[in-house]
Amino acid sequence: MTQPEEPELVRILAADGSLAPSPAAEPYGELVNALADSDLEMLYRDMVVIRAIDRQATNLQRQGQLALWPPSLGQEAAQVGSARAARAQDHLFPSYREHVVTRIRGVDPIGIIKLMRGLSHGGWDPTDPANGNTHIYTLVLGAQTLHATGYGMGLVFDGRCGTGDLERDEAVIVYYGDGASSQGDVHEAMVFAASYRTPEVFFLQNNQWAISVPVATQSRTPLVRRGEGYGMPSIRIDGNDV
Ligand SMILES: Cc1ncc(C[n+]2csc(CCOP(=O)(O)OP(=O)(O)O)c2C)c(N)n1
Ligand SMILES: [Mg+2]
Repeated sequence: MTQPEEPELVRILAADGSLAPSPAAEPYGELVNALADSDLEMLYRDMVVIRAIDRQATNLQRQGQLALWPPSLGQEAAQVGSARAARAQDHLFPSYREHVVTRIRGVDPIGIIKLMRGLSHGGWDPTDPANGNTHIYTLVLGAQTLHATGYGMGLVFDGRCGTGDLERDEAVIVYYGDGASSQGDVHEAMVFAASYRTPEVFFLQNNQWAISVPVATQSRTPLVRRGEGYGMPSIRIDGNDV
């Protein structure tokens, strides 16, 4: 059986950091050029600060102080780019690895540490404005995609999206992994999202592995093609490129 082709990758920077937009990145050139030096510094600072927190927490886990710590190491760029693109009124539904996202939205990393140490059931209060509409981590793979789609359907029913007023319209981002993309929950969430046209980004972070199972075992088709199957515009981006 021949494998379906991978769609073209959206990438602005080459591996050595030089500016080398891929053909698929062309529609985004204007947005990238509009970023000020101070914006670029902020994006870089986000990545560096969280890597320091992540390294410390990983050490705590190895010392037996935390039951679990899923590192964000190596996934900073994708997380920073998406979290900084979200507006204040948007709601974000993380999986369990989005330490960069939560930090950018205002969640105190101590809340995550408490969760991973077993001292808290949630870690933070998503209704507290200080936490930037960041919902709590979900360890049950893919369940957060249903929560996000449900929230998005609520936005549709309440007329809180799609008016064209960017300052008022609300949207949802949900984060999940390549392994989670095989969960039934994710597919149910996509069916309802497409049917109800929820204002929602399914943000699949493909780090190539679901614990010990490689992505090639999970799917006969590139994962980005699954979104297209539900009628959703889908793009494949270089996750190492903010
Ligand atoms: C419903 C469910 N099944 C199994 C697990 C056990 N489990 C925890 S992480 C994981 C792999 C997830 O891989 P992926 O979605 O790619 O996320 P990553 O950890 O790579 O970010 C599995 C199978 C779980 N947490 N929930
Ligand atoms: Mg994975």
